[in-house]
Amino acid sequence: MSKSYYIRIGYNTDIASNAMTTLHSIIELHKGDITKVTVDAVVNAANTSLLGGGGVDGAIHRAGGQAILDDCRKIIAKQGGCKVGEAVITIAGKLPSKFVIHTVGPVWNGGQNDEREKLADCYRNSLQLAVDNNCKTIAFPNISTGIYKFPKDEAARIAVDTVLNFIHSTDKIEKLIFICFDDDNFGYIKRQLNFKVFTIPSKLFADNDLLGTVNIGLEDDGQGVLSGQLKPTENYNKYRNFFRNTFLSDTTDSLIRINNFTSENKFKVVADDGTEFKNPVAGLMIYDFEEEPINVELCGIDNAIWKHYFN
Ligand code: AR6
Repeated sequence: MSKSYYIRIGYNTDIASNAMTTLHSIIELHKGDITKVTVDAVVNAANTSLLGGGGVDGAIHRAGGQAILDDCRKIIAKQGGCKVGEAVITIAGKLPSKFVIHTVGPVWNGGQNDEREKLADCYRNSLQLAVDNNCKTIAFPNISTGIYKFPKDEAARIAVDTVLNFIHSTDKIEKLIFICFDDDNFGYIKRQLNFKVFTIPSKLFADNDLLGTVNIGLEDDGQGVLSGQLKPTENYNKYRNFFRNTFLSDTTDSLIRINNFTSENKFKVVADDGTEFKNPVAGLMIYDFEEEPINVELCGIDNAIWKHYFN
């Protein structure tokens, strides 16, 4: 006999979901050339000399013209360049934007030289400089992921984490655009953004018994993830074994993960408005730390995109 589990989606009820909606309207992701973007400030992945170079730096100086370099030279005269992780601001010359914020990313050197912290500093200091200069809209390239060889997936995580933290702490940034030049960076940033932006708090039910609270997020490929904690109830113990027996074990990160709902262990997903997942594509993940409680991650989708994917 097939079991039926219910996952009720509790959107709209939590402040966190409003915060997420707001974030979603601030951050954009585009593929293309940052020199074509019209914002208050575009960020340049420069080097410590501030004299220009290849990659996005070369493109910005070429498109913006001599005026940017002249302004850079004034800064060089004053402070002798720019340190790794720091940022300086110049006019934008012929670019459609008003300012260029030049920041110097770390050269990836195996990750043992504070590269991650320095990369986060680049995003934070650039945003602070933008706010200090009354820039409300800003565009970032994928700093350090070109000539400086920072691993792109990790750079994306650091970029998204850092800008989300910053945006949470201020209301001064109205638009933040990630401009990705290549498909890899676009994919990595999108993945990070989807997970963060669509994460909403929800509740997990089984046999009409509340099993725990969970966060539902959507990943790039339409697969959702859900994280949270199960309550150690009678049902919890019952389902703990069910979870363990059902989900595929991923030994590399001690994560138990299921990618498909099987016919014997069908999950029924019902939104508060009665919308039902007829055919869930994603699955359930459980972080099993041996000790209770188990952390659960489960497929889900937020209401706005729910209907788009599953109607
Ligand atoms: N618009 C947006 N992104 C771009 C553009 C563009 N026009 N051109 C390249 N990218 P990189 P880094 C992307 O090498 O790794 C310079 O010589 C590119 O695909 O520009 O921080 C400086 O002077 C990559 O994902 O910067 C420094 O010496 C990202 O921009 C050094 O390179 C960053 O690649 C800095 O290296």
